[in-house]
Amino acid sequence: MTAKGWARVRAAIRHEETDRVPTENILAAVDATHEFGVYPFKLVPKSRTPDQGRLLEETYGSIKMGRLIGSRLGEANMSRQEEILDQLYEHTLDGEVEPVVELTQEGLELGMGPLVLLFEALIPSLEEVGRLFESGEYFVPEMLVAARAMQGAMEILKPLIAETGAKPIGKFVMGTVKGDIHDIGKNLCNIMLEGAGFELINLGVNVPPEVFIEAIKEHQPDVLGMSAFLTSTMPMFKRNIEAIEKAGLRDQMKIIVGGAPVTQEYADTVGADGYAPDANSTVRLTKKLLGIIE
Ligand code: B12
Repeated sequence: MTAKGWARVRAAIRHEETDRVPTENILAAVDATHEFGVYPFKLVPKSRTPDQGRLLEETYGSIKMGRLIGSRLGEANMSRQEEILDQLYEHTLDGEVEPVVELTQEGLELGMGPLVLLFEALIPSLEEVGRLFESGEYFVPEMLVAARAMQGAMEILKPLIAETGAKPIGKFVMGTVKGDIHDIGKNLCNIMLEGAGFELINLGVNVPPEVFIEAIKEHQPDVLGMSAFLTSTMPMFKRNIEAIEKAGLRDQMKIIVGGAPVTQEYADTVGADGYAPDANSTVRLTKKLLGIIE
């Protein structure tokens, strides 16, 4: 990996550059790529706990790991692989969907794993977009085109990540709350949940309480997930839960919440059964709540 690439991984691990890429995701991606022979040495950051290295395997136990993470790469492919990660990062940042799609396809053809492309280029790039927006260097149109570029790659990666022969282990209804149109984080959770064997009903974005209620009646899910990315839309969690209670449906399923500004503390105050900061832990939380894992 180039110096720039490693700097990004190190920064993400130390949460210097961003607080949005969870450490465990970075560690899992690095671990997995090491295991399959992509990097010539193992990265053991100080913050690592023995459990972190096992996270990915625990979460995706039922999925063919070789396909998910990528096969062993030959030395000749190494530099092109590094370039692909760098270029994917840059073109996503610039919102150029065509090269993002082409690079994603090329990466896969070279045997790079979909999760490597996701966690080492696409997500860090979107994190940088958020940082640039905060510092006033990017405006909404730039954010939008970057998100579209990432979604172009996600269309290709989604079926590969979700691929599993497992029977559904539970039903999950997911939606972004009313007033909020952020759906990348939610969709990532959906992909991981489907990959882990859940039947997923995606209600989309800007979902009002009555649509959540209709969906609960229609699909009888084991778990309902609500996503919010704005501090101004987070209060919809409470309103939705109250509406669900009023409709007499609260005891039928577990309710979990998430999204960039959401915390465990906030989830507790709105009466949710759980909160998870990222897609991996959403799968683990869901399995825990349903008694599938301890
Ligand atoms: C892309 C983006 C957009 C795109 C969204 C495109 C799309 N299709 O999603 C567009 C351009 C449309 C947009 C619009 C706006 N945005 Co915006 N956006 C972002 C940005 C850059 C990235 C968000 C993202 O997708 N991240 C990638 C994913 C992977 O993030 P993630 O948090 O890691 O996701 C994980 C967890 O959250 C969790 N999770 C997510 N959902 C759920 C659900 C459950 C149940 C669980 C358990 C877990 C879970 O799992 C996910 C996967 O690991 C963020 C900045 C940031 N760093 O978050 C701003 C950001 C969220 N946006 C922001 C703002 C202000 C806006 C606008 C109001 C701007 C404007 N002035 O118009 C509008 C609001 C539009 C609306 N009504 O919703 C602010 C919010 C500030 C705040 N505190 O409220 C942010 C934080 C930028 C900033 N730093 O100021 N945005």
